[in-house]
Amino acid sequence: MKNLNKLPTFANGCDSLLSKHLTDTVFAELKDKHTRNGFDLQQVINSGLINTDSSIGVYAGDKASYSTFSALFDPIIESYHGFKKTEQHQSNFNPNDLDAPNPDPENNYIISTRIRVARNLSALPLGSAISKRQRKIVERLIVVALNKLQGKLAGTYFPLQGMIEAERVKLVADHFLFKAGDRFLEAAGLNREWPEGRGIFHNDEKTFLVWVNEEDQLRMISMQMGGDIKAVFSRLSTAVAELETALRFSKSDHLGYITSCPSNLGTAMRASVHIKLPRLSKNMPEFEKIAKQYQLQIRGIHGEHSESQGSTYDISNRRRLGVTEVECVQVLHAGVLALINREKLF
Ligand code: ADP
Ligand code: CIR
Repeated sequence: MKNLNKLPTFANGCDSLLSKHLTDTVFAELKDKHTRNGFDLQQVINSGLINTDSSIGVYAGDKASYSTFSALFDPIIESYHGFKKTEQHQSNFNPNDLDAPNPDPENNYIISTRIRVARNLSALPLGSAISKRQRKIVERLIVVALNKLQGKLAGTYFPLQGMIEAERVKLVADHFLFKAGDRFLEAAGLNREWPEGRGIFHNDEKTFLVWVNEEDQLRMISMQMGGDIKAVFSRLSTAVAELETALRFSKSDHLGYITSCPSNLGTAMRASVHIKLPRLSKNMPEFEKIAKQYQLQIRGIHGEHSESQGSTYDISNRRRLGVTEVECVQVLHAGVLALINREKLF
């Protein structure tokens, strides 16, 4: 890709962290840099330039992107996670430390709970800078590791290539599989040679799933109906520990697990519930105020950048870096309790 020769301008109303932090000085410092994989500033910012409604707008092509382009990534990371460049990330994925009794034991509000973590292999570039051949290697390594899982985690890998279209559409509609053609990923170079090398693994019950070579090389997902957050967390903790014995994941002491998007660094964890809040959602300012107080993000039920349907929302932890896995989920639990208690008062 060609290097940029002047500071890009952003359309009126563009509110991305990229538009805020790509100053003259930062641009001058970074415009001629690239990593050993040839990843340059144009590639880092292309998604945010094309998609002016981005909330963040940047992607890394490899672990080195975070140091080579730190003048841009560091302030974005601090804005998103409240995490300073002098801090070290801490991990705690121990379910025994999680205090999360089901906030909705009578199933009145929570439809389902899902927790995912992203991972990438340390030996290879991230998806934006990976070659077709390397992507196939990643897929092969991951499938070998997945095929070793036993008991309730054991399952089958389904490559996207050759999948019957009606089955693919149903998996997406049922919230199990990633969408195709995401414009943010497209502009980041993450959809190259689609659908080659991409696929989904799941156990029979579809309570443990792994997305392969989407935004990150692995998205490990634990999900089930209802609000038993601790059961979902425990399953994921076990599965991740097992896969970590077979695969070497990219991480750093400072940034935790390395991911394509800086919003996912650290734990790379998004813990969410699909929750029905018919009364509170008619009062959006109050709904948003509670979400903000607990640092939760509100999404529509078909994932990021989707609209809500029938007063059901996807509520998840916003921060993933500088907090442990247990803390990510503890925050979700506290926020969901607060939302349910407020809904009951109407
Ligand atoms: P990610 O969680 O990996 O950041 P998305 O926001 O795009 O990605 O969501 C991916 C899929 O997971 C979507 O189909 C979304 O509806 C589904 N999903 C997210 N949270 C839940 C949940 N709590 N229950 C069921 N499906 C969920
Ligand atoms: C954006 O900037 O809006 C997209 N590139 C997606 C960013 C990831 N979003 C998030 O909140 N985790």
